[in-house]
Amino acid sequence: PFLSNVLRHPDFESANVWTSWVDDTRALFDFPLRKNRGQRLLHYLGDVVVNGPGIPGMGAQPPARIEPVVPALSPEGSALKSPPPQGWRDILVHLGPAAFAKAVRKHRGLLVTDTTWRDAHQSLLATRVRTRDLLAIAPTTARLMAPLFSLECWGGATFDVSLRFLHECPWDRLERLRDAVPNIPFQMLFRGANAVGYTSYPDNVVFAFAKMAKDKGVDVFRIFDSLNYVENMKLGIDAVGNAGGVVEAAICYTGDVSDPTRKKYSLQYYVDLAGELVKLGIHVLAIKDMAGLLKPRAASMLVGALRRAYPDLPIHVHTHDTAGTGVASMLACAEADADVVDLALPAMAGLTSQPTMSAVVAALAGTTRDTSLTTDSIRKLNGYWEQTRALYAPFESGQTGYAPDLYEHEMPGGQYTNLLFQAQQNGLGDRWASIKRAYREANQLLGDIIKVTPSSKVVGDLAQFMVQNDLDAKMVEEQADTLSFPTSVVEFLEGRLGQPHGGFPEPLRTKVLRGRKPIDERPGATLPPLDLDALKKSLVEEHGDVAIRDHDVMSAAMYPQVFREYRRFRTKNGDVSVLPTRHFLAPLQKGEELLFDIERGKTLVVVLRAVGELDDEGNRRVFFELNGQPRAVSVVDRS
Ligand code: 3PY
Ligand code: ZN
Repeated sequence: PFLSNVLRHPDFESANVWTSWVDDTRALFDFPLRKNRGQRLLHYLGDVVVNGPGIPGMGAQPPARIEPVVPALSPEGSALKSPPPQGWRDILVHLGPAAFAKAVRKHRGLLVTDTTWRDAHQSLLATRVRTRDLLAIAPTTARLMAPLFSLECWGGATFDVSLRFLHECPWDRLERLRDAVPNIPFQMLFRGANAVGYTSYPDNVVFAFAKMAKDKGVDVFRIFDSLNYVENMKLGIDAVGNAGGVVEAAICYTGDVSDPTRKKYSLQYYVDLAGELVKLGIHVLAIKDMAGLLKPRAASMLVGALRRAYPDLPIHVHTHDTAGTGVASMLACAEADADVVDLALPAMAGLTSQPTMSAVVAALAGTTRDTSLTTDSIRKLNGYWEQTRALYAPFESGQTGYAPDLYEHEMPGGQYTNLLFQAQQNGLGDRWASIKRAYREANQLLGDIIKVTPSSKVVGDLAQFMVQNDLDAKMVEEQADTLSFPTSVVEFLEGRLGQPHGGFPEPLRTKVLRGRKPIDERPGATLPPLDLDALKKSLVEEHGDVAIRDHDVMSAAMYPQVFREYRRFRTKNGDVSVLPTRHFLAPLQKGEELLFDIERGKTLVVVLRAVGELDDEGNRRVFFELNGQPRAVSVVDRS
C-alpha cells in the first residue's frame, strides 16, 4: 500500500520529489490507519461506554454538552479565504532572528505573547487541550491577533501529555497549527538540556530535536534550566542557534529582589546571570517567573536593572497570576521598558495561569505602549475559549481563589494545580495545607533552590515524603543517613539535574549520598550519542510497519515507553484526535447521534444502540450504527 501511495501521488507523477519528500508527505502514510478507521474509532467509543475514558487527572465534573462556536469574521466567509494580515513572523522570515530581535527592540508599543495554547491550559487544565480544539480557532486567531509577538503553542508539558494522555502526535499538532497560522511567530518552551523531557538527553538528540521543531514550525524557543545552570542552557542555546531559531534565553526568577533580606537571589545575581547568557549570543532575554512571585516593585527593579545593563536586548517577561499581582506587574514591566509580556485570553487567564490580556490591552490603549491588539478581537476569541474551557471541566483543579501563601512556598503555577488536584482526589482535607508548608521546608532543606520543572518535582516529592512520614525539617536533617528518600531527591543531590546556585546543602548531601560519587559537571556531557538511524530501524521492526517517520523517532527518543504505548493505542483505537472532545472524554448515550469528520469531506455518523452482557472472557459487545450500518465491537470490561 505504501508503494502504491507513492506511485499514485501527484508529486511523484510530476517528478516533483525531493530528498525528504517521503518524510514530508503526510498522505503517503495514511494507509495503515485508513484501513478500518471507523471500526477502530468504534472500539475507542465502545471502550469509553464500558470503562470510561481512563484519562488520568479527571475529576467528577463532566464535560459541558456543547460544541464551541468559532466566532464569525466579517465579511463572513471571505475573511478566512484571503490570507491573514502580515505579522511579526513575516518580519522574522524575511530578516532572520538577529534583525527580528532588533525590530522588536525598536518597536514602541508593548508586544504580547498569547499563552492560551500552551501554558494557560498547562496551568489550569492539566495540559489536556486537544489539537482539534486549537485547530478550530487557529485561522480566526491568525486574523484577529496578527499584532502578537508570538503564540505560545508547543513544548513544556504539551509534548508528553499529548502523546501519553491524549493519544495525539505533538508534531502533527505543530504542523497543522503552522499551516493555519502563517503570520504569527510560534513559541515553544524548551527545557534546555532536557528538551521537552524531565532529564538530560544526549547532545545529538537535543540538537536534532531543535532542528526538527524549527523545521516543523517553531520560531521562538524559550530556553531555560530549572537551576539556572548555564552549562545546561548553553546546550539548548547552541542547538536552537544551530537550527536557525530565535534564541530566547530565560532566567528563572525566584525570591524577591525588592526584599533586602532575601539575599540569595539578588538583583546582582540576575544581572550577572543575564550577562553570561548575553555572551552566548542570545536574541531575546526572558524573565521566567514560573510561580508568579514578581511583585510590581520587584518587576520595576528587575526590568529596570536589566534594561540599564543591556539596553539593546529585547526583554520578554513571563509570569503567573497565582497571587494576583499579574496585571499590575506586567504594567510595571511595560513602564520599565520591557518589550514583550505573556498574557492569556480572559477565559483562560488568572490564578495559576497568566494574567488576563484584556486588562493589560485596555490599560495601555491609547498610550505610547499601546499593544495594537483590540478589545473586540479578544472578546470574540474569548467566547470560543469560555465554551472550550467548559468542555474540559473534568480537568479543572478546584482552585477557587488567589494564593495568599505563594510567597512562602513559591510553587510554580502548573505544579500548584497538580498538587492541589491530587490532594483533593485523595480526600485529605488538611493535606493541601500540610503539603504547602512542607514544600517550603523542603525547599529550605535543599538549599533554597530555583523551583521549576524538573527541580520543582524534587521539592514536591520531598514535601510529600515529609507529609506521608510525619517528618519535619529537623527530623529529615537528623535522620538523613537512614531515610529512604524519593529517587528524584537523591538524583538532585547527586548532581543529575546540574549545579544549583550557591552549591548543594551540606551535610545533607553527604548523608543522603552515602558514599555515591557526585557529578560536578553538566550531566548530559558524558552521555553517549543516540544512534537515531538505529532507533528508527528498531522501531520499524518493533511496530512492524514502515510508517515510522523521523518525528516518530524523535518522540521515541524523548519518551521510549510513552511512544510504544501511543503506537499500541493507535493500532487498537485509530486516530482519536478526530473525535469531538466531549465524546473523547465522556460516553455516548444510547440513541445519541455523533457526527464528526474523519477527514475533510468524509463524515461519520455514529449511534450507540446497545451494550451486551458480560461474556465468559470478561468482554462486552457494544452495538453501534455507523453511517446507517449496524456494527459491533468487543471490549474488555475492566471494572
Ligand atoms: C514547563 O517546563 O513545562 C513549565 O511550564 C515550566 O514553567
Ligand atoms: Zn509558566
